[in-house]
Amino acid sequence: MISDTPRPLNIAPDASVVVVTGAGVSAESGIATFRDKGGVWEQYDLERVATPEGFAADPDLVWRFYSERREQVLRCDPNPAHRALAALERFLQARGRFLLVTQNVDGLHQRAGSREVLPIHGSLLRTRCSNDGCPTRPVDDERSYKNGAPRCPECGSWLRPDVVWFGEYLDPEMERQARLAIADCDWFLAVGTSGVVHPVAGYVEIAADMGVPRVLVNLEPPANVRAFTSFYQGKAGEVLPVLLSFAL
Ligand code: BJW
Repeated sequence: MISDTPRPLNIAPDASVVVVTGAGVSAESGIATFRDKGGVWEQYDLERVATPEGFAADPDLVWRFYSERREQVLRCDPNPAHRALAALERFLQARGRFLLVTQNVDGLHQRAGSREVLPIHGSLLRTRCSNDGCPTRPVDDERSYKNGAPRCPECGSWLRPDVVWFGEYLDPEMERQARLAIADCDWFLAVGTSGVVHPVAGYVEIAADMGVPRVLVNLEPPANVRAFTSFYQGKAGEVLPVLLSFAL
């Protein structure tokens, strides 16, 4: 698919817009993506650090991995792509509708001022008990656990990062809200995602069934590029401020 030339999108102030973001939107903030050259999965075996089985086998290793990423996120700031999406939300605030579904666990959209955010793969800066029956609720947590995995003060089970690993179900309420919003939107935008991780990779198909414009901004053509009606190849921090200049 050939890349389009970035021009302001014709989004009306009473439109309903759903945006899906992935790791590429935070790349210009200095946070490594997963599957690009030099990405996270080149340095770590995903089976060992991002599955429940990997955590059961070696919780210390998993906490070292997440502690390093916590420290990295705390050193980084939102970039022009995060800020352009926050501006789009403000543009629609009075008469339109907006939902940002992010696969990112870094909290940068919220720090840039986005309000209607579904962090559908969880949050890097939250910790919860690995025992689903334990009454301890997830807590905001910026600490590092490089010297050993922490235990739950209530039940003694391992504490874990509050993120969604491979083979785990996403929060059903967030999934429901995302799918409902997409089935009722006028515009669907995807930014910085390789389109391989389900269920989010399939969300564009819901928008396709509704026949609405489906805009993609990505450095490389991703796996599901053909499901989109426009593709802007480039850096999110450079392309989004042009596409959304009417809101800035
Ligand atoms: C730029 C840029 C710049 C770079 N500007 N762009 C259906 C079919 C096949 C498999 C499945 C299926 N349904 C479910 C599955 C299993 C599995 C899955 O999808 N597997 C596939 C990989 C094969 N899914 C799951 O297990 C999910 N659970 C689930 O579905 O439960 C039910 C179920 C289970 C089992 C079987 C069937 C049903 C859970 C998925 C959880 C993913 N978790 C992670 C880790 C989260 C915590 C953490 O951060 O550590 O989420 S994995 C990782 O991938 C992370 C990301 O959110 C996610 C997506 O990655 P993303 O964001 O797309 O990043 P990249 O690096 O892949 O791509 C970045 C892109 O940006 C690139 O394209 C660049 O070009 C671009 N880019 N710089 C713009 N400046």
